[in-house]
Amino acid sequence: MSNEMNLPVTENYDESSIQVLEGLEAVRKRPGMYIGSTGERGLHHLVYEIVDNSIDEALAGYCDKIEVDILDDGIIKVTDNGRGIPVGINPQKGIPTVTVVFTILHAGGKFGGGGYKVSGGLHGVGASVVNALSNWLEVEVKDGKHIYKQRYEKGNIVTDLEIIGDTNETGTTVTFKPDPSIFTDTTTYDYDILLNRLREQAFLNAGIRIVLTDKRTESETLDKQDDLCFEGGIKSYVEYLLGGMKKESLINDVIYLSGSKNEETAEIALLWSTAYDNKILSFANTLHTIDGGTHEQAFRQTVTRVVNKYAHDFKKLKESTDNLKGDDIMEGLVAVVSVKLSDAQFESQTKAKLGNTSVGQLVRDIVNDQLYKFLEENPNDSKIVIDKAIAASNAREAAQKAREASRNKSGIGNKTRMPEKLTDCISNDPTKTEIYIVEGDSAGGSAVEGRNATYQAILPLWGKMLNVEKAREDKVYGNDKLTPVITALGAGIGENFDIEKLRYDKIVIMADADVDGSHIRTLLLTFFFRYMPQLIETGHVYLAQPPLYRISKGKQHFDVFTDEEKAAKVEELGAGVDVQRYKGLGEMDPEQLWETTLDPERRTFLRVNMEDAALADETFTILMGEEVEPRRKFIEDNAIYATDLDI
Ligand code: TSJ
Repeated sequence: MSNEMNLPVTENYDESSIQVLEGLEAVRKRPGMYIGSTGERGLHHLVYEIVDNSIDEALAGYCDKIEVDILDDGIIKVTDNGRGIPVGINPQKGIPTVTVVFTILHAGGKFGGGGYKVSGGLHGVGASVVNALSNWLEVEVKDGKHIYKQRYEKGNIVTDLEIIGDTNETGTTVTFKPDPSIFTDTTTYDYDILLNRLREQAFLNAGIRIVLTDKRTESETLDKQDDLCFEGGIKSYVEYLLGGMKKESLINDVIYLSGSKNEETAEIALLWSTAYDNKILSFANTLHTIDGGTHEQAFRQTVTRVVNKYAHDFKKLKESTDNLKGDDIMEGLVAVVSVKLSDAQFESQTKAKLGNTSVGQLVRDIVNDQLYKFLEENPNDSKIVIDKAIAASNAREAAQKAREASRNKSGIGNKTRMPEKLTDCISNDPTKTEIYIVEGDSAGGSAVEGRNATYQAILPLWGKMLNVEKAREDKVYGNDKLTPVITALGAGIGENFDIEKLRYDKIVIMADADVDGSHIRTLLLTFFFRYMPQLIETGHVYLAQPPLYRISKGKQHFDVFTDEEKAAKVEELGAGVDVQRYKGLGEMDPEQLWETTLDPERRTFLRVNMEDAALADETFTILMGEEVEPRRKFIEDNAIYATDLDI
């Protein structure tokens, strides 16, 4: 078989081959034990097992590029520019090390049985498993002098390790075709599945460059390529996650914490965002621990502890106030926790939960010291974080109260009792009825007298208007001020919201055209957005537009809505006009209110459009802030997020 170009590098090694066969035969018999499954996940897992070896080479500092090509026929090719797997004879086995790597099953298979899954972060374990489960596999090693090649089929050696050429480069290429008789579900690789995992690896191993290319001729993603390299590591990962959530960061820069002790290392990147949920990803030896474990639990607990401690130490919470709850502090948190340790122990059921307690302590120490220090040194960020947690806490309590209120009032066989302040309409045809939520009792009184009693219901809110300076949204929620709204609408709230039960076709917010009125509108819209978004999505919410001026000349009256309209009208009518400014809804008599704001023939409504939910998010976050001035300004600028005019 040998000639000038096909030099056998070893003599025959039948004995080793037999041993090999026995080991790898076990893998073929029970593949699930070694790669977790023989479905799509297992198929993709083969690639990770190979790539992990190149990543190790990169982490050792000898390789800066890893290419992964998806080829036709379910074939994968992985190339790195590392040192090349050693080709010299392994003294124990008497065969080349590269052959050992591919043909001898290494102890402690990652998915081996037993109560714990043990992985040393020592890769190279997987190459023989991939080999065993491949129809064929070829390895090429360049050692700076020669190109070596060996081929296997179903784990068996079919060619000796041969020199097939010369080179001055170094590196390793592995090409394999998974065995369809093992992967019976599918042998088709999914570009995005590979991309996601490789991207994750590129984030977790800062600076390593991984290039994924789809070279399948029949593929929709032919020539698709992603070049993944993140100098920022897990800091970049957190920014990437934030982008995926379509949210903004509330703090200046990603917070980065790290440390090590006794061969264990932990790295943490985090920020707080405008999101209402959180995203915390944890990894052990670059494996995603979906079910968390000691490292993630330590992170959550200690972040909660540190934020509370800082808030108390620096008097950001009233002394009487209880600690903020973990859930509230976690609101908007985006974080990546990555630990590396030599004897990672995973709990068996899911194999995705880290069990080592020592690394939990390491995370605790790091977060305690470094996050506290960050909060001390960045008071602006700290304030935002604490305000956000307080807002979350208030919103959670308000939602809870509102839920209880709506539940209590809708017991079976119990006709819901309507709020005392509601003056309902006669019709109960929910396609024709309207409810006006009116600012203040006096406007409410006029509206009741001026309305069409058949179709128009009136609900006055906030008998005496709250001072915009002082009225925190949470106060409004917390004082059950919105309970009458929930009850009157009759459709419930939050998860229990049922638009079928809505008692009115139009929900009309009627408030003055001043700052307090804007405040009310924004409060109500924010409330609807958070607790009854379907109401807005389905276009049931309107803003009444009461006029600003009444311009009279003789027996003619004109109501105008803006200063520009007023000026135009005054000029049009010429001498002898009388301009009356409506000071507020409260000062209109019932007839004026009917003519200008209630009469379907004459009124002007804005229909609230919540397509742009992001805007509402933003509004809400700013509204939740402690600072009065920016909040007030924002309210004035953005009080109305309604777009289309509706008569
Ligand atoms: F394991 C494998 F076959 F799956 C595989 C290993 C697949 C691929 C694509 C690459 C590799 C690999 C292994 N890339 N680089 C290395 N490096 C070594 O194996 C190596 C080289 C030199 C030395 C040394 O001490 O000189 C040590 C090692 C582990």
